[in-house]
Amino acid sequence: GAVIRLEDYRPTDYLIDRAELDIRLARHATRILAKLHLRANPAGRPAAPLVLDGDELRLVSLAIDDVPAAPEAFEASPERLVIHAPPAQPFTLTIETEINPTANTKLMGLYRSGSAYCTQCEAEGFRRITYFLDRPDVLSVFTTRIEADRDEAPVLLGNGNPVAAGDAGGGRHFAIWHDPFPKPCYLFAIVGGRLDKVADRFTTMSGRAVEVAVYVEPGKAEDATYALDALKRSMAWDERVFGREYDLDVFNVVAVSDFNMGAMENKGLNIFNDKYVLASPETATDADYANIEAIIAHEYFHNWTGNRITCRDWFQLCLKEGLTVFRDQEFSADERSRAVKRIADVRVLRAQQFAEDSGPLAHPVRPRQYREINNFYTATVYEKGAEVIRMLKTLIGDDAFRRGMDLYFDRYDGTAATIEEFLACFAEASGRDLGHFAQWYEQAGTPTVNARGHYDAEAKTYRLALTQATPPTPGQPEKSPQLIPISLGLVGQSGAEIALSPAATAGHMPGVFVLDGPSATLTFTHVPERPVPSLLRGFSAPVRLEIDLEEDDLLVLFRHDSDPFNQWQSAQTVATRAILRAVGAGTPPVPDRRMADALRHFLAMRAGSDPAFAAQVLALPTEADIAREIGHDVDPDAVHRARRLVKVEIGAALAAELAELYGKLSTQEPYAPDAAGAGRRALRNACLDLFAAGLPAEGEELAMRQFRGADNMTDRFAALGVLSHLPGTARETALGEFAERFRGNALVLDKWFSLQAMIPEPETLERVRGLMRHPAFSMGNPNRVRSLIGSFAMANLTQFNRPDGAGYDFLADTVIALDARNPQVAARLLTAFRTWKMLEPARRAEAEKALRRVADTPGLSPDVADISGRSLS
Ligand code: HT7
Ligand code: ZN
Repeated sequence: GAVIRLEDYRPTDYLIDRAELDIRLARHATRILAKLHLRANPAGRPAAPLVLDGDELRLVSLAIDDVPAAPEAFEASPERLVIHAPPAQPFTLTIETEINPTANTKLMGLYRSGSAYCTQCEAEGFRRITYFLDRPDVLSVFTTRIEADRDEAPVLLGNGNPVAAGDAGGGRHFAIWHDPFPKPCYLFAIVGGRLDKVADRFTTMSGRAVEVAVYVEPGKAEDATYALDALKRSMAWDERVFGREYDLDVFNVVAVSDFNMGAMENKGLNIFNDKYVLASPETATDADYANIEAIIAHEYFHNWTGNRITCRDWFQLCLKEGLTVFRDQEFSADERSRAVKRIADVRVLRAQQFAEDSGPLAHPVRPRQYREINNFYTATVYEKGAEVIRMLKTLIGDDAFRRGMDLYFDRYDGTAATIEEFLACFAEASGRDLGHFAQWYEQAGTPTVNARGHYDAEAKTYRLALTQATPPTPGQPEKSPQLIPISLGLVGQSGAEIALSPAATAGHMPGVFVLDGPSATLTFTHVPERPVPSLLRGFSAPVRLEIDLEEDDLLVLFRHDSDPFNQWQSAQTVATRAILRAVGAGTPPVPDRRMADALRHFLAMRAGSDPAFAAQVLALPTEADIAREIGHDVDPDAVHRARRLVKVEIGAALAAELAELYGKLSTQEPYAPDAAGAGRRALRNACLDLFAAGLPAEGEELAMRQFRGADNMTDRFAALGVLSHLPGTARETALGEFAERFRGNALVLDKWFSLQAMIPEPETLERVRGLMRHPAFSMGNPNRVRSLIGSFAMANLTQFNRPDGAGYDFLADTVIALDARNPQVAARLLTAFRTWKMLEPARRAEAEKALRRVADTPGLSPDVADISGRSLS
């Protein structure tokens, strides 16, 4: 594919004000009759030819102003429809195309999922339905007539409000939907099928009644009630927190089983991967419930941030995605525990975005060029994009942030906007110059902030010297200093917060220092004792922090910091250091009593009052965390061994306390997926995990008992996870029982695939190959592929990175095979190589060989060609 550049943006030569579609659904030959109302764009070139996008389309007929077009008036190919000399006055095009939804394995455009018809149009799927100006700055009012066999598809859904329905003769029926809000075609959707629903009514802040419903496969309506509840809570939250009211008479959510991503925010008709809708206590974990809540909220929030205000072009993707992730994170923080949510989000940011940002696929939050837009739905655009919004709020404060959002909604409603326009609202609302801040959108790479402190006991002053640097990334060899908000405090040895004097943070929000140059020195006066600095509280910026704190100082923060994020971070840092020492030594580290003592004390003080937080503290940094910390010449086996040693050591040292706490948390209460219950289960399962590391025989017995006795998936699956790390017959027995119990439940068997793919043993690759032949596995379903192959490649550090290169070869083979069927999912799988350059030389050579083999395969999709090409650069 050709390179598309931001600087080449220009408006279209034509606009499509209205689109009237008539879609006659049929399994192999669906006909689409599109009547487009066009006119010249005043901002475009006059009398230009009209070039409409297509993708694998077959043109059946074409009329201009209702007159069949003469053959010399146009040129049609599967990829394009060119009208050489369109009328000067507003005109209509009537285009008839035919497509085969059954043959559509890319799951973009109109396709079949199970027995239903559904669509996915973002980013460029609409052009697989009819010829169109398929770009986000062309906003049209859509009216859609859908026709289908009544038996096959009794439910027919479209965007907007239902306006008519009836019999179409010959066993067929129709429904007409009208969406009064102009929208880009990537937000278009229809669904047809035999579906059940759960429905309710939501009354908006101005008193309008909205029919809300979640549609699922027949027989599964019960499992959609949590999603429906999350939807109503999202609607209420957006009114309360952002003043945003819903704007149609209906809001429908449909769950489908074949879906390339998580979900899609089509106007009034969100389509979801069923993994993020269906839940029951027996089949979904607490984490599944939390994901459903977050993604339902995310797609709903897009109604304002994405749909009412959309993106001018795909370079502005973070305008809707970063902002909407920020909004869904805030929603979950309000509905659950803010501190625990922040820790969970930062874990994801570091695991996904920091990894991406330090390798060959690094790119800015707003990229300047792309070959394949599907490959830019990334952790950088989404997660770092959300961090940038969070920093903006930290910098200008809550009130100015809200005023800026109000201004943005007010000024840009009904338009396709840019990051510049968005930022201007906040500059205006806060009276601040956001010029330097805007660099977060342009400059890739994760800055490192280094901090050194010095206490002068005589003068009672504390000096903090800060520096920053950002490593080079592809296409950006030289970096400028970023504007970094550092939320900070000083903590006394006994835990008291020391008042900041002077308020070090002059001109900014209290307690927030803004580092905007390569270095700065802060001097605090009237500091009565040697303080421990608590920096980057709440993870106030997406940076790596290097700080020369002694273990004892870290433990002061762990015990006393008023910021729970930094409490957790200090414990993580202590654990990380212990593991790094073990990697270096290759032997168990000298047991450090202080860490075990601190954890023991912590559990005694906090386990009862804040179990969800305690569970986060007990979870050690992952192997990938440690590998990133090392940063170069990584030996994954050494990392695995070292982490294991430390885990065993802590588990053994705390075995008695863990067992006691496990017992205390075992009192039976009926399962409810709320945050409090989830927190207790998380802590109990964290205890089980650590205990089993310390005392494997006892742990296995306890895990087996929990596995068999559990009345909910959270506990059953956590126990199975513990067992999966203990080689032997108990593990195989439990895996067998699990598969038997959930036979026929694809989403639950995905968990079973995933767990086995993550076993850190040399036999796992063969196990994965075997599971690919399991009747429940299918290369045609993205969830199956991600669960089995994705988990192996992305979450099994030692086995994907086998020294013999067999893991890499396996992934390369799978990606090449999958590419012919579903390029988007194949390309996503291939990003498992995003950190290959930080491996030790032998593995690096093997990884490069496998990547080259992919890159050299003839006939690759643009998706996979782009990822393999950039990964090798
Ligand atoms: N906006 C949605 C993105 C999406 C998508 C993109 C490409 C191909 C398939 C897709 N399905 C969904 C999801 C979101 O961020 O809400
Ligand atoms: Zn989104």
